[in-house]
Amino acid sequence: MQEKWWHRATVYQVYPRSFKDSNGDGIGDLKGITEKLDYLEKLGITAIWLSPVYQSPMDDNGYDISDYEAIAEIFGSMADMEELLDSANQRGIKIIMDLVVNHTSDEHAWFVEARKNPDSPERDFYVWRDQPNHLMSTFGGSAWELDEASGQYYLHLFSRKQPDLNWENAALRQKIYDMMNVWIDKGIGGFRMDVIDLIGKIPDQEITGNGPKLHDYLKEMSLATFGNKDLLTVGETWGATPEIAKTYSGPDNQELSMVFQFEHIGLQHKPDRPKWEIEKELDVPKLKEIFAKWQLELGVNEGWNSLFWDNHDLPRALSIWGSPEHYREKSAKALAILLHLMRGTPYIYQGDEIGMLNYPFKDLTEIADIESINYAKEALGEGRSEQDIMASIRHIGRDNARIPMQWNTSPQAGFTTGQSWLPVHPDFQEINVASALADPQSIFYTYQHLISLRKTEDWLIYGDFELLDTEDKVFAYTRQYQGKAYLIAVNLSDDTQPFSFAGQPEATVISNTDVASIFQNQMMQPWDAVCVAIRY
Ligand code: ISL
Ligand code: CA
Repeated sequence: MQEKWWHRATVYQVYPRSFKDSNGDGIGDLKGITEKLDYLEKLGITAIWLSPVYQSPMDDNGYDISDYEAIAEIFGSMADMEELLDSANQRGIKIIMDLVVNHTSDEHAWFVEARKNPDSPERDFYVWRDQPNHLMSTFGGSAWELDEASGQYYLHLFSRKQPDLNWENAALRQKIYDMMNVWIDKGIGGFRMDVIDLIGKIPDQEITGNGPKLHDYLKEMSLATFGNKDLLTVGETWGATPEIAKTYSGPDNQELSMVFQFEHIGLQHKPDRPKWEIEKELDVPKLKEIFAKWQLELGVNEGWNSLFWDNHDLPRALSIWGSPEHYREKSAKALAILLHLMRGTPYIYQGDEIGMLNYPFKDLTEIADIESINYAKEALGEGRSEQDIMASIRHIGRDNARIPMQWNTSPQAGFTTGQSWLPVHPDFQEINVASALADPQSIFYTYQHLISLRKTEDWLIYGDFELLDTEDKVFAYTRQYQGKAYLIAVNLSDDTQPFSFAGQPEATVISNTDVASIFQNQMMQPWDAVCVAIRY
């Protein structure tokens, strides 16, 4: 197996709108990110996944792009982007751009032309039909929108301002590859590919994910763009199984470095039900089963895992799977230790490193996300109460992750000198970067330690994974590499749990607790998490 820089990297996701505002308009921007590179360097991360900063009418906060080669004015200029790239690269931090090519904005020049002129080549860059079928939009309602001028319907698997591109069209594919090369030439470190498993769709057969030509397109893309460059490419693939993930990330397949799989995220809602039907408690045995399956099936010669708890589309993992009220700091460290010591490249969502939490949204007036707003409209129409709807949104809505980053105790948590676009969390006096940096016991330093371990510990990068048979609420596994072995054990509950281990614990690598007492008493206290070198 060939070593890659991204095997050792820890990626930090920045949601630009909510990271740091540099000019007081209440919206985070590129200059704000550049200002905070010292902070990210201190954390130790070596790559940033930057959510979209391209020109966009912002119907879906930038995941609706109207010009791939221009920067949205609210985020700054192309000069600001280049400054961010330079400053980051100087610090050994690569910038991974968000590549949103399943769809564009309806304000993209291609779509404007396609709509205006049905005989134009651009018309076929999108998907048009005389009659809609049953395909539904992720954001509610039919996936087909009538274009009155031509009497035809266009496909949008997301909002009606996000028309789907037609990947069957070779000229369109070439335009996308050209655009990707422009960004590669600017010195970026790779791409995170938005809903990439949808590009092989066959609308007439109502096939959306994992269409038959998906992997042909990716191989073609790789050959035309990043294939011979040393870049990190990660696909967002909701429908991936380990088998499918091997096709994408198998070292000989010439597709992607890795994909995001979402099987564990499925535990947030009722089995096979919409995300709004929430599951209140984490099914820990199921979580163990899912993670172990991915760890074992994606062996180092077969592919590569990505590891994440949350992102800009998901609630804070700490809020729904940790113990925010009783053990906020300890459970945040436990979740971090559990995830980062498995095999794969970890992704940290901004604010997780200080233990930020879901927001206590009161009513619909505080909600900005199109997905939540559309869901609320639909549910109200079906006669459900606002109270009920808010309970779901408060638990799982995307705005939870999108509230401003909490930097310090000054007004607006130091995010902006103006009025922030989403409310600042009322807990910012306690939970903020300045306080975390000042406290050597804070969550921040657990993350810093985990990130630094990747840089030196080969066992952590390449070691074998084995799940141990333990109490339901204890997640324990070993990593073994070249005669060395390590035990990672985490109590994912508010209760003490019995825990016995046959081997001999030697040195502690990292923990959030009194390690000796676990092995002496054969008991784990609530949210205890430990990694020790062991002898069998
Ligand atoms: O989280 C989700 C599942 O209900 C969806 O909100 C989300 O749309 C899905 O995860 C796909 O996400 C990506 O593509 C969307 C964009 O809104 C998301 O922000 C992006 O991450 C459309 O571009
Ligand atoms: Ca700003």
